[in-house]
Amino acid sequence: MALHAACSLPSTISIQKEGKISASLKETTLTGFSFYNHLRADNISTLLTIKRRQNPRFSTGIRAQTVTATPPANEASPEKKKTQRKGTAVITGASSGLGLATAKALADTGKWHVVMACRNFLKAEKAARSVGMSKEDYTVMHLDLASLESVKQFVDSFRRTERPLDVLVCNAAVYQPTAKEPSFTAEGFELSVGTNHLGHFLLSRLLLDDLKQSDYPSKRMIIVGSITGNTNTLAGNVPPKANLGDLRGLASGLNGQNSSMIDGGEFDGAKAYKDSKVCNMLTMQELHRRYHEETGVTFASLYPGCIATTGLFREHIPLFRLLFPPFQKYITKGYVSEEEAGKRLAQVVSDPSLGKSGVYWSWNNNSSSFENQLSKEASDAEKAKKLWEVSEKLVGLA
Ligand code: LMG
Ligand code: NDP
Ligand code: PMR
Repeated sequence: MALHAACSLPSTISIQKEGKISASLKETTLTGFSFYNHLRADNISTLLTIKRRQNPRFSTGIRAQTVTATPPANEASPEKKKTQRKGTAVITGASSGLGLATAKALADTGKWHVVMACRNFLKAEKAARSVGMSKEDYTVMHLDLASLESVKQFVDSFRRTERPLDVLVCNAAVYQPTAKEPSFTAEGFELSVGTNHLGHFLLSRLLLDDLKQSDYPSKRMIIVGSITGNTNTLAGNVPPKANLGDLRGLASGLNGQNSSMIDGGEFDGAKAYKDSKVCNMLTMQELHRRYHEETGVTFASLYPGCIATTGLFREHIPLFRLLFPPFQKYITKGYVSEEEAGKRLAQVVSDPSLGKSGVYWSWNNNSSSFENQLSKEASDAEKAKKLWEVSEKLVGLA
């Protein structure tokens, strides 16, 4: 089978195992590969497009790419690091999966206080305890991203705590692969895009001021993206594919009157999720373009790997939930554990070598980070601008 053959390519894997082998070697090795092999290469973390091969920036090693990322000013000095106060990171959807694992990874360093921004207060509190987080390392605060009112209330309550905001992680998401009909947020937007994109869009815009005011040496805003929103990958080519079209559905309110899909098409829950991830990745880049220079905040997105065991798949059919983890583990080899994925996201939160803004991070099978290439649509600056303007109207910022 094409997939199987591509997935078990020993050349790809053996290169990955050589931790320090450069991307150029990998690229040269993979240059002659077929379409499927290219796609497979992305799954194990790099997709090599023609554009990328022609770009001299990518002829340096993977490590060089991360090392050359601009380190935050103060982190170069060990003395300053010692006296640096604990950072405060707000993580949305920290009650399970990636968010919880990241909260745990950050709390374990002793350098972070995590604000777990969750829709289910009790679940979050239990989850924090179940992974062994100590009381002084976290605060649970209520946030329901499916309600813009709740987003505003969260921002108010957070400000009342008088904690500084050093890092914001927009992580929460819903996925409705089996829904036949759309459901809607409190304000009447289709639920997946309403929660994953619009809720986070308002939250990030409101909290930008708070990030600006922080005196932390490396202030960051991270929006979790995914491979399935990127059509330059095999995963992104599994139907239904992400496609925002000309945003006509979003512009008309995404409320089911005209359409509940961004492109104006028929409702499809899996597509709505993938579209929402494209929005997340476009928003990160637009934030970077508009605010990085002015504020010094680092904006980043990432694909943490396929965390096939999380609650994200709770609405999928039982057979899928049974087969998906072994499929990812043994066939695509894209699987990562929640713990590993949490460590990856925690690196994007605090690692000095991942301080570059405007980047979509991914990891190799040997867990080295690298700057990945987004699909044409997910890096379309015109679309990002349009999405920004339409989203501003929908959430009441314009
Ligand atoms: C859509 O269908 C639905 O239409 C939509 O409503 C929504 O639910 C959406 O993304 C969610 O899915 C997608 C559908 C079409 O995909 C499937 O139905 C496949 C589900 C399979 C999920 C993975 C489980 C596979 C289990 C394999 C066995 C594991 C065993 C364990 C391992 C042990 C090993 C030692 O998908 C497609 O149309 C596919 C098109 C994909 C394009 C890429 C083509 C690649 C070649 C395909 C080969 C597939 C081989 C793999 C597995 C076979 C599955 C039985
Ligand atoms: P989970 O379902 O385990 O976690 C999602 C979190 O989002 C949960 O804490 C959930 O809360 C929360 N959430 C859902 N809706 C809302 C809402 N309205 N308000 C506030 N919080 C909400 O999934 P994952 O950990 O897998 O997903 C985390 C992120 O990782 C997502 O952005 C996803 O797109 C991304 N991702 C996941 C991949 C994977 O393979 N799993 C791959 C690539 C990216 P509750 O606990 O109450 O349900
Ligand atoms: Mg995918 C080749 C690599 C690869 C990777 C890394 C993923 C990740 N997937 C891959 C391939 C395939 N998937 C193939 C060949 C198929 C057809 C058999 C396939 C199917 C599939 C389904 C039905 N995959 C899925 C689904 C889902 O319902 C998940 C989804 O799309 O959610 C939106 C999913 C995922 N695959 C991934 C990842 C990371 C997901 C989880 C969702 C996400 O992007 O967050």
